[in-house]
Amino acid sequence: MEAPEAPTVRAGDPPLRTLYEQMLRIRHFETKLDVLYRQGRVRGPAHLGIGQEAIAVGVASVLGLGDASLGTYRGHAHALARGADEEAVLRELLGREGGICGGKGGSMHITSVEHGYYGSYAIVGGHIPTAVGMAWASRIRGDGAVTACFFGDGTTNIGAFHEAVNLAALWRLPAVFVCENNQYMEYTPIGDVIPVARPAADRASAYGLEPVVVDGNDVIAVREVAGAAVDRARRGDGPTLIEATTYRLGGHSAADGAAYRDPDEVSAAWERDPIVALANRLALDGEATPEETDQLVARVKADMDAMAVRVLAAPTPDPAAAWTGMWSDGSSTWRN
Ligand SMILES: Cc1ncc(C[n+]2csc(CCOP(=O)(O)OP(=O)(O)O)c2C)c(N)n1
Ligand SMILES: [Mg+2]
Repeated sequence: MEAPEAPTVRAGDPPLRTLYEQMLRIRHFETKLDVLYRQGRVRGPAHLGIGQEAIAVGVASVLGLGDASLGTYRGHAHALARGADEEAVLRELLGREGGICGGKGGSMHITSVEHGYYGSYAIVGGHIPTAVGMAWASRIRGDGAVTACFFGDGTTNIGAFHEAVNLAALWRLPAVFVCENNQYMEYTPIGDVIPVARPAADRASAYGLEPVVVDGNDVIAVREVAGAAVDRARRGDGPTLIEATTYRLGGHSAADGAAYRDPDEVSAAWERDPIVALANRLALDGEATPEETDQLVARVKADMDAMAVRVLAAPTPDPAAAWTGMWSDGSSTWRN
């Protein structure tokens, strides 16, 4: 089999402004989605990653075009950070023609293979063995690609997590595991269900891996740690298990008001908003004044409002489209 072209690693550091704008667009995409959800315009559940944007953007910033990433039902940010088209994602979420998965996925299954985003998965931990399989395939093909896999803190209690990390470590596969420790597993504080303080890092040594913890609200720190992990994987030195600490600023899903949380805890977490922190850093570095970031925020919000109006005015898909694209060759004929 002919080896596919090696991934193009994005050379050099992207300007911080670029990372800021990406995070901002993801934040306001999801904030708008939250409003649309409350208006009853979204069919099915929607899990938002408000507060966790620095992880998706920081990791995506070190992946090349040929690299793969996989995420969970909380995956809008992960698709968008890889370059998936915002409007196609919103069309998917609102059940309009032109949805990124042709209306067959919805929020929990956003996928954009074209951008190396191999899907969002609703079965907790179910995608980690898939990611390891992809990393193994890269090893066999010799294509030099790295596979990044995102999952939550609660997922580290799932058997599939342990089996997959074990195999990846044993075979030194080119994988980067990213645990987004947002402190909650659905409605349960993570400390109530895990006997160690750091769900991923404190388990790394069981697989001969170093414990790696990073401030998941700091996009520069995430980028640095993820960059080292991707380099290591590409060199053939095996996987890294990163625990990125953060906070889920909203409920488990858009339908969850999260009244079970201490309001002081939530307001303290908003004080650590990764987007505000980055705006402050841009001002300190002289890269953007507060007035400039305010203008950018206003422009991004206006873009999201306009996009929502366009998408809501779009037609729903032709029902006949339900019978297309079920198989990779485009057909839908039953086969076994
Ligand atoms: C195998 C499986 N068990 C249970 C569930 C129900 N469930 C959905 S999300 C979730 C919590 C996962 O928490 P975490 O891994 O911390 O991810 P987060 O939602 O915080 O991003 C659970 C238990 C599921 N979808 N799949
Ligand atoms: Mg969690």
